[in-house]
Amino acid sequence: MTPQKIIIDTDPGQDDAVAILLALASPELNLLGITCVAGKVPLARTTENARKVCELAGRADIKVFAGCDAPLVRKLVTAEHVHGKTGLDGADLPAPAMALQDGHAVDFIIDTLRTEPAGSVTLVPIGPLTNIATALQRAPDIAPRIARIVLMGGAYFEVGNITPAAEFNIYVDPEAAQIVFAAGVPLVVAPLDVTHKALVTAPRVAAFRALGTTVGETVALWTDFFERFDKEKYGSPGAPLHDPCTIAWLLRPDLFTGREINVEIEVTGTHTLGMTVADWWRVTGKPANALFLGDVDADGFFALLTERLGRL
Ligand SMILES: [Ca+2]
Repeated sequence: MTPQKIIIDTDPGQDDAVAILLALASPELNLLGITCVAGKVPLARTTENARKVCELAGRADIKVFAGCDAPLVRKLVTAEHVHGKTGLDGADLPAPAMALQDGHAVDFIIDTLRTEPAGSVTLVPIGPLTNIATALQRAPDIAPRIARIVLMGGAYFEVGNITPAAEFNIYVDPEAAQIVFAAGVPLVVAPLDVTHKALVTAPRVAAFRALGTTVGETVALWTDFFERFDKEKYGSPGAPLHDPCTIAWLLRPDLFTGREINVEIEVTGTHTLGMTVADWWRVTGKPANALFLGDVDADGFFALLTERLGRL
């Protein structure tokens, strides 16, 4: 089977890092490049972190691009309170030796979609949607060439994490999210409803550590780090591992369930800016624009993740 071509658009972030590692460990996927965006931490950090993660996986050959350093129209909101000053706090990784690619992430996305056969490239955005929206705005011809967009963002039953009504990735750049959700590209959305079920409990961290590898130990240290914050916040037995749910869906969609529904982005709400208004109960009659995931077999997800990390 030909590996599925993907571009990961990301703001690493410990859970982004785990998503990248999962992709690099999976022969079913061909990672054409990593495009970085400002989000959890500013762009200078996310571009450095993405390269650190590639080197951790022994893959200094992966192309890493810098993208947009601020949302389309708003001021950047970051999340150092969760992820630490560097975004990868918890484990000390060496400064990357590999260089960033020349050229802008948005140009790489556009050029790749125009060059590769139509319908052969999947975009996996796991940060604010600024790069993807900019690419779609600048080159509307790429939309029908995208196989699908599999993103982490939004929420329905879990509502919000950065505000009472909004999930972080969508909240940071709601105008970008609005463009992506209205683009007519097949969307798969991993919202908080599903990622809050992918909890890194103590036995699951122990399983990473028991791999006995640098990657296993590093992932354990990262999840130990942000777990302290999330356990306190949610009162749950572990922290959610948001972003790897996207890659896991590509590998094993059977681990997830969801609904084909209409999802729109709140861009004007007084209290609800960045809310994903998901028509879960199909009350609007509006056509579906997304497969909105709602549940995950968490044990199956962590078994897959741990087995794959063990290959690195
Ligand atoms: Ca992210």
